[in-house]
Amino acid sequence: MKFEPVRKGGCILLIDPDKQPPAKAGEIAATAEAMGVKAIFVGSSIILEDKFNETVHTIKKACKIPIVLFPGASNQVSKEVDTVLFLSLISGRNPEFLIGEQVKAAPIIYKYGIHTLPTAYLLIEGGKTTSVEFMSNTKPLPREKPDIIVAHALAAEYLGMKLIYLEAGSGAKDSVPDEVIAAVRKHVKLPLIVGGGIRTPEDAIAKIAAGADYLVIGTRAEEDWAAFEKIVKAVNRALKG
Ligand code: 1GP
Repeated sequence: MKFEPVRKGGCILLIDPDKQPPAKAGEIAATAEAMGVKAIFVGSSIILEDKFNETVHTIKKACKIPIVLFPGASNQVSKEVDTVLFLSLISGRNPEFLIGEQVKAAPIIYKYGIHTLPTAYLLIEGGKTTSVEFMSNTKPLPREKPDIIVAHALAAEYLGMKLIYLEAGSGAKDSVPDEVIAAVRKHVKLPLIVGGGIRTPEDAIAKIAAGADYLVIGTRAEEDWAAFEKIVKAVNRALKG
């Protein structure tokens, strides 16, 4: 099923294909779907093993929610995903991640006819150097400067992007500040995804209250599945209420 973001969507599970065998990824995805996760993102800033396609295939067979490619680079295109986040790392000034990787990926996406979602990807300081910062060779936006972050989000909207992703980086020490989310929400109408370093139901609910439509969670689910489940249930309760 295509991923078509809505306002106040809920939680998304990020699965890194390197972190478990493909069969286990399928089980995880099915359990996540049953607990109320809205989509599965698959991807990583760096892939060391050769099981990306098999992982996507297994997840696809295991659940019905959208399977979305969240690529770290153009070599991560898998034909079985429902949607690819066609990311441009607009917080950075590295042409390779603004347009270079996209040009390499585009003919493959065309060949497979994969649904694309033009996504503005904004990396925001998360209290430590994350893989995405290192691998993309870009500087994150300063977390204490909502005006700069809002200017990037507005530019993305005016460029015709369909989705804004505010990213603190996987395993970030500090998640995206609620004030930044609220400032972007105030200025931009696009659906807003927030991820990186979300570890507690309280933090998750505060982000939804600030204006996030989706929360992407990876590390917490890897560390402690029960804690992840609490976050998902709390967010779904908050969205219903
Ligand atoms: C990373 O936003 C995602 O791209 C998820 O981050 O692994 O910290 O949950 P975590």
